[in-house]
Amino acid sequence: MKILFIVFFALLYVVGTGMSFFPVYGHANPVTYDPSPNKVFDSSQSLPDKVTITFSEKPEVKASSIKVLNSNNERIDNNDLKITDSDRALSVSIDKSKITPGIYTVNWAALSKDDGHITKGSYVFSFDNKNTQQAQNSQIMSNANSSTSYSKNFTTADNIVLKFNMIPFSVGQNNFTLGISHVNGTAVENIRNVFLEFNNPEKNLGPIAETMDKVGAGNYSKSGSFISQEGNWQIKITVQRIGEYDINQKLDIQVK
Ligand SMILES: [Cu+2]
Repeated sequence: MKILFIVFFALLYVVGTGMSFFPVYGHANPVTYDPSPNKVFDSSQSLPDKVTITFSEKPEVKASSIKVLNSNNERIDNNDLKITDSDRALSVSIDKSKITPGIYTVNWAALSKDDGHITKGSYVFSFDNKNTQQAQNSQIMSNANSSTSYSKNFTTADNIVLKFNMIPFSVGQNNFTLGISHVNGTAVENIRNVFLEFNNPEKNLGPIAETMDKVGAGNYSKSGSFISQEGNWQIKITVQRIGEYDINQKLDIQVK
């Protein structure tokens, strides 16, 4: 009987992970990124001369790409994709003369030599001409001075209420918060993970996938420059619950 229970829960786990948000098995998935996602280079740091992504499977260089885009959607890389180090890493060099303070999106796509599947995604990093402390202070000031924010509530399956908030609702650094409660107001407790996914289909950016941090019962938060350019963005919220189906909610925003 005990064995049956173990088998049952093992099956449940397999089914559960099959529905999970991140593709875990197979394909050429990124293992390491350099520079790392969400890194902020300040004036004391030397600028990177290339972007390198190492994958879980060997990528086919002719059918793969890495593009480094500024906030005007212009490439700042030298379009010289090559296989580096191990045969699992792709790299492009950056034209340093094109680097100005701002947010940069890395768009990557990889065709796996091992199984022929294509994977794609995006991540951001940024340059600040101030040092980190000044940058943080000015960010706090601009957030405090900003009167704009974005809020939206959703009542989803199982009568779970999602309260989404984004401040200051502009291109660049934003703070995203999500409250997850039952309709009677009590916090939802059986949460494994909360993910945000950012896509800008018009500019072919994304998915930029992020895991939110738990800051309290049913309260999650994440800060970052995921809105890397102006335009129409789609944000997908995924709430992974223990023993119940994922909650998925999409919202469309226009950021100027
Ligand atoms: Cu695959």
